[in-house]
Amino acid sequence: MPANLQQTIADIRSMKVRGAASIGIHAARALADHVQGLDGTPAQVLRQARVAARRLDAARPTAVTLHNCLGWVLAAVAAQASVPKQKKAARETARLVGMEVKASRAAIANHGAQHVPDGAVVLTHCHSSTALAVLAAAKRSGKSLEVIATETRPFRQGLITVKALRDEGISCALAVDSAVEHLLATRDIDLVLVGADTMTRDGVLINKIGTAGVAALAQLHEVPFYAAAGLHKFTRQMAADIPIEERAAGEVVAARDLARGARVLNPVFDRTPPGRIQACITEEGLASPRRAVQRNLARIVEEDAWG
Ligand code: RI2
Repeated sequence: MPANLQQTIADIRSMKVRGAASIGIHAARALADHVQGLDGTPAQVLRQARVAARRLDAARPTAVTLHNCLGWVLAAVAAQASVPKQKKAARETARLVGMEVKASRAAIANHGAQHVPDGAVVLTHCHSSTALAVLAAAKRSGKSLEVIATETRPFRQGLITVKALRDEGISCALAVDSAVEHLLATRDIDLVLVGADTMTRDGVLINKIGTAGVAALAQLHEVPFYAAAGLHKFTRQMAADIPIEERAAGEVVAARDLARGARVLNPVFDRTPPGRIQACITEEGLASPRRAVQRNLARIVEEDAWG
């Protein structure tokens, strides 16, 4: 496998590159770079591009942004009748994918910020560049807010969130994941805001492990739960058909600290049903999960780009 393709896969697998949007942008760029070095007929170039795309796609199986961004590059390659045009189309599409994902985040930030009340206390889980963009936009519009970020075991993305919030000048506190119910019960939390790894055809949000529990607790305490999810997070697949990534036991506990013979379970995403979601924040504004799915699926690339 060419070095830069292998490196991108390793960076995504190891979480050096993480966060659904960032993974999609990096992978699209790596695929486009790979296409630049391919030779043969247009059909052969397309075939080799598909092989590379499948390898990249397998690096993290749950976040569909990866699949969609790669699919957009493949579709552009498939549409060209000459190899030079395929190479140019791959380059331009990867660049456009990057711009669109960033534009999507900005649009979501604008809409979402309007729904964060002045003086709000917001609970967030994991680290989502999109959820953070909403909070930063609310702050920049002059609202005061306070954010409680969960630690998000085992990878502790909550630490990244807290640092990013501090850099935005947003008052924040870190809490362990198991404090969520207590905090919802005892603090005036106005809303829960998370990102999305995948939004499925049946309106299910697939996001960082713990999200479904946070949403259930938010519903119990009548706190609205929002998911910030752009077009590239949507898939025609049903939730049950999306594999939930299981990562290494070492991310949870060092082998020396675990009783010998004990197993570790480390599923890193879970499925939040639409009934627990007040709204998805999309590029077009707020919508129920099912409505957001209806709107976005029409624009998602057809699977035949993958061959
Ligand atoms: P943005 C992250 O997954 C989190 O689950 C987060 O909610 C999601 O990606 C979306 O992030 P991980 O890569 O696309 O940390 O909003 O496993 O940045």
